[in-house]
Amino acid sequence: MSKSSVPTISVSDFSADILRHLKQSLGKDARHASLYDWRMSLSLALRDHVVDPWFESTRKTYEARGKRVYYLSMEFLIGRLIEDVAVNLGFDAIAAQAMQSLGQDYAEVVANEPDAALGNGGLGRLAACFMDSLSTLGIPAYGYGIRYEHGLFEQHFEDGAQMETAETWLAQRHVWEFERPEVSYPIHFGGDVVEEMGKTIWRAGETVMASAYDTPVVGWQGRWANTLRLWAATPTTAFDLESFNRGDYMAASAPEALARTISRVLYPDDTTDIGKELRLKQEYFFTSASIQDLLRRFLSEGGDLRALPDHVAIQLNDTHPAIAGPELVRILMDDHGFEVAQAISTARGCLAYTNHTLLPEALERWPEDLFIRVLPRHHRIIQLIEAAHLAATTSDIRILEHGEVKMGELAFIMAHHVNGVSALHSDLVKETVFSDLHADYPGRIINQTNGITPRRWLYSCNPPLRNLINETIGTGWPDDLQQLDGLSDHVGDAGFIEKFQVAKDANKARLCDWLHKRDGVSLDPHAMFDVQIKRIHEYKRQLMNLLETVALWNEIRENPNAGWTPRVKIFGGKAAPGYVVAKEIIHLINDAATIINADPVTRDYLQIVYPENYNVSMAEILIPATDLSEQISTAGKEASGTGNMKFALNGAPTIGTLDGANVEIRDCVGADNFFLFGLTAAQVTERRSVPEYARRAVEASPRLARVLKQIESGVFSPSDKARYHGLVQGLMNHDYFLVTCDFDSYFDTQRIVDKAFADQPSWTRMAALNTARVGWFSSDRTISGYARDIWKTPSLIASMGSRKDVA
Ligand code: F55
Repeated sequence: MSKSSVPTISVSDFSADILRHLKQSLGKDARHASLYDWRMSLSLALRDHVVDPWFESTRKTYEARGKRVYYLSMEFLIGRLIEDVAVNLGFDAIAAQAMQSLGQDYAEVVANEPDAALGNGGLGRLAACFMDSLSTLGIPAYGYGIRYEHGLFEQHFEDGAQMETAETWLAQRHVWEFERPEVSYPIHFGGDVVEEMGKTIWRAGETVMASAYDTPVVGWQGRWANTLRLWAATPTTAFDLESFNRGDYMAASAPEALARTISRVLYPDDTTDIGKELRLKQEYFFTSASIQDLLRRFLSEGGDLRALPDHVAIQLNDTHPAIAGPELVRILMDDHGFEVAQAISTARGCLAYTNHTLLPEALERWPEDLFIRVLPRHHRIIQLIEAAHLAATTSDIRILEHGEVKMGELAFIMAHHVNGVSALHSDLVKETVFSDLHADYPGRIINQTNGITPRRWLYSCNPPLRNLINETIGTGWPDDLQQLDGLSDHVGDAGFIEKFQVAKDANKARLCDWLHKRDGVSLDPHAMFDVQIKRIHEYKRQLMNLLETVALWNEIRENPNAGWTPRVKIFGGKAAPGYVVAKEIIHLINDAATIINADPVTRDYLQIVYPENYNVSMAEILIPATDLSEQISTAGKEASGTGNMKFALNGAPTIGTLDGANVEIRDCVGADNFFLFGLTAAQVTERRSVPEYARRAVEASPRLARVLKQIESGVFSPSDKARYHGLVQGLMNHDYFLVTCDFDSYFDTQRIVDKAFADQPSWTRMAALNTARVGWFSSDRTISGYARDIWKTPSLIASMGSRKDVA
């Protein structure tokens, strides 16, 4: 293990640092400081210790003259940073003691930080975990994204229905970032393309500036720190003086208005195609700024652009930054005189693309006329790219088709590697969405199964389990997670199992306190905490979970003394504001909770809770307290899932389908420690061709038929009995995601879970085996795979070569 480059510090010195910031940076004295002041002072005191490793990493990177990774993502769902930084610097205990010595409650100060929600869900959180691992592994890297003024909307419920309000994380100063006013680039839109003296010239219609804000991302033990560079849009000229002097005050502020809109808000849609002009502008805005920035860095080091692929690895997080291909080609041709073929091959040598979905409605396509209006020069370049592709292959796959620009095809054709995010998903990418392009470019599609950072998702969010693991196998696991295997030797030890149970109970108690404080809700801490937290989507089948809950309620009512295993069904997640069915599902869960939680007959056995505004910080409390992880998507639809990994790591067995990374999790933990149910991906495809498969499934299941009838007849919506007609009819008549077909299998498996949970020592052994056997799902392993197979980037931390988990 290489040693930390961070100096250790005493509690009293660190307290003095905090007080100095309180006085000098906040202008407050300790007697009048608010929670906010303490939080800011603590953050600044921690930040001081990030700067040296950050400079040192930058210096080493320049010296090595090697390759850098550029991770382009519309989303970085980073959450709170205080704990993250403290833990990575090894300052967590010191920070807590320092705050205590200053008379402050560390946990309260930490919780005062707004949750930076610059992402929708898995894709954005993956980018944040990757940044953590890139730094932990010492791979020189920049994350590039947008500094949204408003992150993902905040959710609350009114009579059970989802309402959205604007998120305002930047209303307070964001202490972790450094503004870089000297780093800014013009970004052009619209206008036209003309030929002048044999040269193609793009005469842009409007221009905004992209300005950089840098956040250092420090890795485990402060050995390395990379940069997350987020772009904010600013006007080129703060004010159009000419219009102003003419008296046209609205026109005078037009450049300002456009600029401010571009980085104003994160689009809250996580699947359906958005198709909005502003979204296309956002995509081009941050992609162009990032490409200009990395080229400036390369050229300033004296690089020859023909060698760009030896120095630059650009990873596209989904198709959102797919315009990077045409943008790079444009700059190479128009500004540096490259020939088309050379420009395309140079760009392709730099680019790789990660696919995160097979859902057809989620594959980005832009109306061609809109695209031409916003990016006329890029449209022409895409024609050139398409022509080169058609000439080089026997393919009839086009990028421009039926009046649309297909971003998946563009990203694929412009990338040297395309990867899926789990073994099953990567196979399906080859067999379905990109089967033709896979035939044109064999070997281009590879797999990199997702992972999660164990620093946030075990070490920091689960102190009781962290301490038990340290005590049992030592402290080397946070950056070498396969060491958790060592726990397997202890699962036969009743004393260890007892301690594992004590840790789980402590986490459950923490959740109970938190929920009681926040929402006034009381939970039975001895009940099974059965948790499904993720975006609400039909394919994720929260509706099936709810139908099973209602069926269970019916059964308990009929036979209250049958020795039921008490359960709390916990739901969390947001619906895209325009996704009507997802919002109906939320409403139904809340309506069912109102009726079921009030039933005196079942009260001791069944409770439904749905805390508002699920986010990263809530996940950090819920996951360690979970007994059962719900991963119940229609097989073939969830590309990977990453929540599934977080639960298993924190000792929650899964009830799940053979979908995404569930398949690999089950392989690791063993079939006996995973509750499998449902159709396989192949059976799903087959079943869809059976006429009226949903109606048949309902007819074959009296239990399901009864539940659907209750919902449809208004048992849960007495004030509006017709409220769920549409939802139920949709299930009977379409049920594209096969809720009806998997229902019985799911219900029966839940009853097996009931029995298994009743034997607590045996359940806890299963939970411990989950923790012991999922070390492979560290994002360090994932990033090592990208570095080895795609980027060809070594670690610049000297001692890293000997580590087991590094490829
Ligand atoms: C966000 C915006 C748009 Cl326009 C489209 C999709 C998204 C988004 O958030 N997608 C997303 O989260 N996809 C998920 O990616 C995870 C990481 O790879 C996977 O684990 C998960 O299966 C997938 O649904």
